[in-house]
Amino acid sequence: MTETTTDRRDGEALRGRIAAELARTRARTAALTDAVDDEDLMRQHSPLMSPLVWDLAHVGNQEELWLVRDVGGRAPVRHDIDDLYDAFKQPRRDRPALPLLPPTEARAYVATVRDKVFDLLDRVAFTDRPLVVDGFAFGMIVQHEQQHDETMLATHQLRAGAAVLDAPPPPEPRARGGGEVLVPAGEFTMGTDTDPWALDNERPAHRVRLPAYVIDAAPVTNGAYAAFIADGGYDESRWWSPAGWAHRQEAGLTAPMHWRRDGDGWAYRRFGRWAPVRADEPVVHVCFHEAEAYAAWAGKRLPTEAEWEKAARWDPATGRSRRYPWGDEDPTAAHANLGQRHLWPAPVGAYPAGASPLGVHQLIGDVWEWTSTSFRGHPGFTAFPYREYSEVFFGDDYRVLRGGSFGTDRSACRGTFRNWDYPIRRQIFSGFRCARDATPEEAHA
Ligand code: AVJ
Ligand code: FE
Repeated sequence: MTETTTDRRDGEALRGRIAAELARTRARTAALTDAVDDEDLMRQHSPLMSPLVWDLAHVGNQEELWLVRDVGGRAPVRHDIDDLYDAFKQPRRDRPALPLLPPTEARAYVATVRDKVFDLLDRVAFTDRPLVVDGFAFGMIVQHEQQHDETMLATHQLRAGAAVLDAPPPPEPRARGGGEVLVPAGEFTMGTDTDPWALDNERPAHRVRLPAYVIDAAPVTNGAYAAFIADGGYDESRWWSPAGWAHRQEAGLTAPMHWRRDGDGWAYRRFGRWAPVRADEPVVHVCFHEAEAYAAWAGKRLPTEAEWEKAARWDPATGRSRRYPWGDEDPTAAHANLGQRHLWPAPVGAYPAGASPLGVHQLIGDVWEWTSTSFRGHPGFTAFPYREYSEVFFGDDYRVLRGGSFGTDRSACRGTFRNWDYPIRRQIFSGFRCARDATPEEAHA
């Protein structure tokens, strides 16, 4: 096939976009790792997390494997360290004992890899080869680094000691955000075939039919969650599943992670600073079991993943599924609390410009939202480009979370994006909203 002028111009535009995304992402990685000293970078702040210096070199190693070696066909930079930074060969709890690259070497390594990537980006032809079509592998690597940046942010949240991260507080409410929204029965398109940087687990697009249901217009707030605690929610097994109650007992759960009593209220430790818990902010740092127990106490349930996605994407005017609740345009600061622009969730009603056509708010950003669905492939799923990104996690061990948090970058967040974790995990920026079946009267309204 001969290259036309249009192909060449499109290729140049794509190259420019990729270079900008790589640079923007690396600036975030640098900020997260330059914020603490070398000893702190090497230390394990929680058995659930890697030392920050492991995440840093792992990001470079994945970039080397996929872009330098595979896309670029270049010689390895550091073949000898592949095993150290293979997440499957090294469980998180063992990572601090490994002979990791010290901070200076890790920084030099990721910089060397990045130089080679910029060099090959100048020459790469965006052919039909699946790995490079529309710059997919570059997009995958940007998203991978951003996902580790969010993980590093969660590590910062677990760090003991003085605060090292700063950001302005999120915006104040500009609209009423509470209540519930009825989503009428019918089919919608779930997943995508067309989003060029969508990962394998978001594909393919397929039709899903749902009965009418009702979903909360906003995530569950601290105020509502504190009422559940005050009502003895953590002491009554009837609100919890058997597995949830066993975990609540064994782990001694009494409140969200990072909360402590403060007079007759609560305080919440955010990146090294204690602040009063604010009633109108979405609750964060709850596990799936806590979310499920709250929903039962409230007379509701968690949404299924399909219910979450229909609420986030379905446009009643056209019947189309959009990329985001507000339309197809990329998120801006007016749409959603993303990208570590703020260091905690925004109060309900802070993002009216980000609401869906039916009036569901804050689906994107603020907190990852637990759904009741186990992580599986969409019908017709094909692993690409490697089974270890998604497929090896399919099954009932993991629940799906949707929508991204204040710590999620826009490149790793959209109406189809899927996250997953164990139902006991809460060091991530996880919250939830509730749903329920529509009553017959509502369904026929
Ligand atoms: C999609 C967030 C569950 O961190 O385990 C990073 C992302 N995959 N490196 C994870 C990921 C490989 C993944 N999550
Ligand atoms: Fe990774």
